Parts: sequence; C-alpha cells; structure tokens
Amino acid sequence: MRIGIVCYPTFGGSGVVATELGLALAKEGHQVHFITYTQPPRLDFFNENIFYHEVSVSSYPLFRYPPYELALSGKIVDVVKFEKLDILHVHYAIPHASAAYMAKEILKKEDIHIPIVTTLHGTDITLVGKDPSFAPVVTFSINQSDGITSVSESLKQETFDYFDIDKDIEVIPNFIDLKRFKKQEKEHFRKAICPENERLIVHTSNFRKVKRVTDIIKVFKEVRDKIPAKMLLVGDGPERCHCETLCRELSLCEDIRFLGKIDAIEEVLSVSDVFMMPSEKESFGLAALEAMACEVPVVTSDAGGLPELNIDGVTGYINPVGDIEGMTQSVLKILKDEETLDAFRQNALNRANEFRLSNILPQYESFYYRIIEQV
Ligand code: GMT
Repeated sequence: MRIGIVCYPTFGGSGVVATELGLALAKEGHQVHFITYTQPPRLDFFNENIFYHEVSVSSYPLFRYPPYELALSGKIVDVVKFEKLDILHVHYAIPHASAAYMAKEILKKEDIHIPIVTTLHGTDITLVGKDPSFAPVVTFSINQSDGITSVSESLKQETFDYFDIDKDIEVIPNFIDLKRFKKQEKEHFRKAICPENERLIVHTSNFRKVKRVTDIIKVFKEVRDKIPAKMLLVGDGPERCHCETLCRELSLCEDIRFLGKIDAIEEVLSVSDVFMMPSEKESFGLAALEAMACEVPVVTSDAGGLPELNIDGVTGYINPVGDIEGMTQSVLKILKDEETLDAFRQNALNRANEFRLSNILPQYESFYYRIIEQV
C-alpha cells in the first residue's frame, strides 16, 4: 500500500505511535509518506520506503494565527494526488481529521477518492476535543472519517459518551518494539544513582497537569521515610518548575533527580524498580508499557485505559486517582523483597509481550485493507 501518515512530530504519545507504525509498515514493504510540520524524531535516516513531506505555513502580517490546518489540507491534496496514495491515516483528531476531510472533498472534485482513517489518542477526545469551540468540528470530522480507531476500550467508550458518533470505532492498542525496549545491563548507571543499593522509582512524561507528577513526589516522600529509595523524573513540561519547588519544600532534592528529556529512555528503565503513572486521564499509557517491556512493574491510577494494560496485583497495582496513601502501599508491596519484585518484573514483561509490534501491526494492516475495500 501507499500510506500517508499525518501526526504531531513529537517525542511523546501519538507522535511516537504514528512514527513507529510508519517505520514498521515501511519495513513490511509498504510505501509510507509522513506529512508533518517538521521531521518526526526517529526518522532521521534513509529508508527506501519512507518519504517526508513538510507542511509550511506562510506568515502574513494579517494573520494573528497562521492557518496551519489549511496548509495541511493543501499538502495532503498534493501528496495524495502526486504520490497516488491508497489511504491516509491521521493521528490525533485535532486538527488532523478536519484537515483530512477538507482535502478529501477537494480531491473528490477531481474524481480521486482517498479513504481516511482517524486514530483517537486521548486528549484529542478527553480534554481538548471537549472544548466547546472544537467539539462540533471534532464530532463532524470523526464522523466523516472512513475508519476510526481508538487506543483503548475506555477511550472508545468516552468518545461515544461525549460525542454524537454514528460509526463503529475499532480498538487497536498501543504497541511496543521489544527489540528496543528490553532490560539492558547498566549496572554502572545504577550504581551511580543508587550507591547504597537503594530502590529506584521512575516516572517519564511531558509534565502536564494531567500527569499529576506532584502525587509521585508525595508518594516518594512516604516510601523514602520507610525504605532507602531514589527517584528519577524524566521529561519536561509545564509542571516541572512546580515539582522542583515541591521537592525543595519536602527536602527531597538529595534523592530525586530531574533528568529532562532523554531519548534512550530504555536505559533509564533498565535500572529501575518501579514505574509510576498516577495520571488523571490516560487513554492507554504508552510510557507504562515501555517500562513493563523493560521488566519494571507499574503503579498506576485507575484512569482511562490504564486498567486495560496494568493488571492489579499482577503487573503492578492500580489505585484511585489522587490516592497517595494507597499508591505508597502499592510501591512498598512490590518492593517488599527480592522474590516479590522478581515475580512482578516477570509478569510485567509477559504482559508487555502481548502488545508487541508483531501482534498489533497486522491489526492496522487489515483495518486499512478493509477500509480501502469499502470506499
Ligand atoms: O500522554 C501525553 O501527554 C501525550 C499524548 C498524546 O496525545 O500524544 O498521549 C496520548 O496518546 C498515547 C498514544 O496513543 C497514549 O498512550 C497516552 O495514554 C495518551 N495520553 C493521554 O491520554 C493523556
């Protein structure tokens, strides 16, 4: 197939899923055309089946807000026509689904019928999409897609609950490349962070409010009062400053390290004992899956799709959003002794294995073929 992929070229979430999916499809022999405003990370090498088309928006003094969506529609029209795409897959509804709809309508006038698949990733539905200024457009453009996928049952349900959707939504979960995400031998790294063989708790995110990173710091305080422990916070974002202040107030600076954005996250995960994700909203929790693939048990909230990934008492524990005491007990239970930790590690890996790329990629491929046939 000749497949167009529209996504946010970002390090996290939907951008990673879209990029990794494109790479995997290219390896299977499909021709993949990325259409984004900048080259997605992880695409900075040559592959005969991968093409990159940059969307550039002209800036005129009249524009207070440059019309990116129109430029994207224009670029989609161009790429579909000249690269003879069979299907266009847009990741994250806003504004990609509506830009794709506009392109599709333009192409119809030239008798070109491009099937559109929209994948819902999370905040495009649970936060941004619900904003009254976007909601009608989101509803309309999702309904105009030829195929809709969501990354969890929970997100599918929330989409139906909140928007008036008249089509089926196929659940295709996030996936993991187990060749990259696996526990590596990094003892020197662990020794540097935990010189007294303390337990190591880790979290990675974009530090948005919805991630509730301050909950993790509060849990860490309780845990460290009971057992020797260190914590690594990976990533950066709007709440980081607030989190650093909290660390100072709670006198935790000696034991918590902020690492900022790190590309080789699997190296950090390889030396970690517990991963925390106490999010208020989380449609799937790709970062938790990455941890599990590196044999790190996870303590998560019960938000969104997290219970579809994390099995309570098996791959880690699940506690209600904001339950600091419960999460503290969960971390302590996992770290009780070496035997218990090892059992959780093995279960986490086994569960991650179910989401391996080779299990999920065929689901996308057959979905594409089905949609192409229908249009
Ligand atoms: O989690 C983020 O802040 C990034 C966000 C995004 O929209 O790119 O991730 C969302 O999509 C991921 C890939 O499908 C999911 O694994 C994340 O759970 C989801 N984030 C939220 O729902 C908050």
